[in-house]
Amino acid sequence: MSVQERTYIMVKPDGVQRGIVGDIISRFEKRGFKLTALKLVHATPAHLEEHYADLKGKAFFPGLIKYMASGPVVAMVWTGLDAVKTGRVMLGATNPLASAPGTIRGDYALAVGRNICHGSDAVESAEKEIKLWFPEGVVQYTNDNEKWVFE
Ligand code: IDP
Ligand code: MG
Repeated sequence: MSVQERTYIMVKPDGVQRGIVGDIISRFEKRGFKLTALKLVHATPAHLEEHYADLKGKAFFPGLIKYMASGPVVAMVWTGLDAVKTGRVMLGATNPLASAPGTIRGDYALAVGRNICHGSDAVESAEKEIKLWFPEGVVQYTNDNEKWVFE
């Protein structure tokens, strides 16, 4: 566990269409995580098949790729203490019906196939996903609030 731990968080096409992007970003900001990369991208099926390679063979896989390729997603990297595990807690369970109120999926979703947000499940997969979605690299900067409040 490190304060430099990174996780890959992605607002899925339904989250973008339903206008939940701002709230999801806000939750990570307010929790204390540092925004390290962000872009809006309409991913290709091939790219999404790589992202979800572990699930290839599942009955829902074709539907999942179609859903994820149906519109733009917001790809983000967030950095901070225990980012991967805490990000998953903030997301809730895979099935929104099993997600506690107060979590992203528990507050905004009902169906497992439309669960509005992705979060890496392990540090290793986070690093793999960050490389896949941000081959150009992420942004390095220091958070130093006072400098931006006063001239
Ligand atoms: P996760 O997103 O919570 O890590 P995974 O098991 O990695 O869950 O599955 C990836 C995504 O595939 C889920 O977020 C969900 O969108 C979709 N998915 C998982 N299980 C089902 C299912 O049984 N039916 C339809 N879609 C599913
Ligand atoms: Mg997963």
